Amino acid sequence: MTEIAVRDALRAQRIEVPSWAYGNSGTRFKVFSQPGVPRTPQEKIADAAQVHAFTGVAPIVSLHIPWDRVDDFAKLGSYAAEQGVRIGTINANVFQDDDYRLGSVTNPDPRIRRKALGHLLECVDIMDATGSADLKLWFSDGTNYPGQDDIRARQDRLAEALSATYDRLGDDQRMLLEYKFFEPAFYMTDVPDWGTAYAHCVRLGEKAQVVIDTGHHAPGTNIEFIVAFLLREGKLGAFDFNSRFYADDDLMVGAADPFQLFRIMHEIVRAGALRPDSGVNFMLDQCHNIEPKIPAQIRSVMNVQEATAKALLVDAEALAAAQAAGDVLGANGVLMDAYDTDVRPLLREVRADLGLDPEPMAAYARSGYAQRIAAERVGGQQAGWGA
Ligand code: LRH
Ligand code: MN
Ligand code: MN
Repeated sequence: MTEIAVRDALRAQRIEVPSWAYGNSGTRFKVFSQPGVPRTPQEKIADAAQVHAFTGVAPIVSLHIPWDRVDDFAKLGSYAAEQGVRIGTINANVFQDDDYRLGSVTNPDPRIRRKALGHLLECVDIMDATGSADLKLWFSDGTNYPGQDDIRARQDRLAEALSATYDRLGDDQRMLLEYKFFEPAFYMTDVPDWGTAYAHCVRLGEKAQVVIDTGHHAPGTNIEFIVAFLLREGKLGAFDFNSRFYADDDLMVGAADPFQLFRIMHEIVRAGALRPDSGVNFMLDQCHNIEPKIPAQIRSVMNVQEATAKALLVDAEALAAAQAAGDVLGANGVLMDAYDTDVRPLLREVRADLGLDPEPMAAYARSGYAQRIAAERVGGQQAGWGA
């Protein structure tokens, strides 16, 4: 790729940020409060707009319903536009209601299944109001004990709810199905892996695609293989980026294993899937329990940009030649040369070209926004967990 093409690709890259990254969060042991956290969905959007203002590549905010419920979603969309961003993916939430103790759409009780489906359909109504194209579904459904419920019957119930929701989608709307190998269910999870999500999406049709949350795999899983496979099948809809050391840690993307992020982005670039019109949505799904939230989001966006820049620098011709020649060390060397490149100077130039400060972290710190929100906002909201 020419240097101009690399710069163009970096300028055109789009990263979607989650509204819940800006609220207070923690673990089941403790939710920590931070000064200045948002009290309303509007304030979350205002904070997200700061991330875009300093990085230039994050103009889209995901909402989570009911965490971000408002009376008038169209008006919230206009508010976002005033802040310089737009509302993106609508995330459904059927995991925080006592009724869902035995599952939501897979619950053995038809009344509870109807309630869960009602929420999914309501999320599509919200998408209509916000102009959102993507509905993201993650189900906490599963069982804790062998024999607790019928595994096959639960798959049937899941398929039924997905199909009813799929039928409600508009022509330009998609359903993105996210998997996770465990938690909160510990014995059996109804959508535990990409294969299960993929099989449901294939049956549903073109508007159903898989979400890869990078934190939702067993240790040692080769995530870039999943990326390559789903891209080849036209079934990769989106990422939920974050990083993990142990479980679903939701730490900053690129923090635990920047090399893995590079390998993922290499598959993306290899497939031409980086462009905003590729149909792959690059989202963050993170919580910042102990670090300040807006800078953590800025850092995360920068981490994705750095991995992307390195992936764009891979000498594709040299790699293909080494692969064709069976030159194992040569091929690996081509990849490592790109990974070992310091791309920070290049990204500073890309930001300068966009009319931005080349150092987003320092520029945000100097802006005084953190001090302003700490003074103005009293009684910030929890992100959603344990609420
Ligand atoms: C589940 C998950 C899913 C939820 C989000 C808050 O672990 O990754 O994407 O919507 O966390
Ligand atoms: Mn996720
Ligand atoms: Mn998760």
